[in-house]
Amino acid sequence: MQHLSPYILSPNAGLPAQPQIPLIDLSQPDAKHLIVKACEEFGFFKVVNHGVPLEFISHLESEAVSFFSLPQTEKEKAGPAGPFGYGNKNIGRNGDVGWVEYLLLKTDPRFNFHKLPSGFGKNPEKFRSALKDYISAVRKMACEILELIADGLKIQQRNVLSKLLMDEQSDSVFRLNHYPPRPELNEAPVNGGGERNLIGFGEHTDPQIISVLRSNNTSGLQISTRDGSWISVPPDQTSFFINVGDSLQVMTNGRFKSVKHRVLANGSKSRVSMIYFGGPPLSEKIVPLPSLMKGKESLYKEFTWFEYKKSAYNTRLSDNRLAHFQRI
Ligand code: GA4
Repeated sequence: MQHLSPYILSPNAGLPAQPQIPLIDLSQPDAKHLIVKACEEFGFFKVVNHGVPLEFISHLESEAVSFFSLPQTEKEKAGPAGPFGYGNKNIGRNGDVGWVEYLLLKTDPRFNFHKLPSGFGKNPEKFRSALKDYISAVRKMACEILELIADGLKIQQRNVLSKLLMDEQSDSVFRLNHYPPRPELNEAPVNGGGERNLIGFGEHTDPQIISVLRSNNTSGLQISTRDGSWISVPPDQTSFFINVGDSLQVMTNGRFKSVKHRVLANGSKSRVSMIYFGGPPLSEKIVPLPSLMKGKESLYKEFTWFEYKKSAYNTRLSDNRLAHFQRI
């Protein structure tokens, strides 16, 4: 038998246990209650048995990898991101930068990728069809989750949230991110100093209703818990991760909180992520759902999604964008 010295501590000894990220199996009957609990406690959860065909995921990932492998001058033909198109390091328009390159697209095929320009590589039609398949399957799953939320909150109208994503005018967006490796992060720090935690994408909350993230098997994503500490989210390329956005926080009058998250650059591996941001039509009023209020006062001033977005685009990534709309 092997004896362990009492002086050798396991790596986590003495540290408080890291909270576990909620795991939701969409095929289980208790999913709706677990989702509501996760949205209240974390504003974040992982989803398995999601029904999105794995080949849609792998097709889009390989198209994304080919795009990001193009020569810089080719990629730049699809840019600059203003906000849509190819962007490199610059995020938004107020000076945020990260160790990331990306493509930001509208999800509505009428406006966007029905015809991708030459910057999208040799076969833009293949890229377009991979985007279309992936986005419609992921939107379907996002709607299922929003209907489970409505059920779990005992709201009669099951589609009160999902109809906003299904609306022809829904202002949803899609993002492909590539975080190139930073080998210098693996090197021993000089004189104990040096930056070992390079920011890939700085901390922020998502302005929309719900975001659905999938990444390859490279780590980097972290979420902030209610006590303000950061926890790393182990990557899982066959699952999805769901974020509560600012709009859902308002629609639940603060019962759900949008989750602060960020991505750290990796020392040795490329990280590729794809995120669907489910948003309402521009003219939609973002107000608490009446059935959750029962005579209570709204914590927020009334605003439309157009007004919120306009104000969001004048902020820095880490700003508290809802603060401006809070009733004191
Ligand atoms: C964060 C969530 C989405 O990625 C995004 C981002 C947007 C952008 O990259 O253009 C924003 C950011 C995001 C919130 C504040 C503003 C707008 C960059 C920025 C500094 C596409 C979105 O909708 O809001």
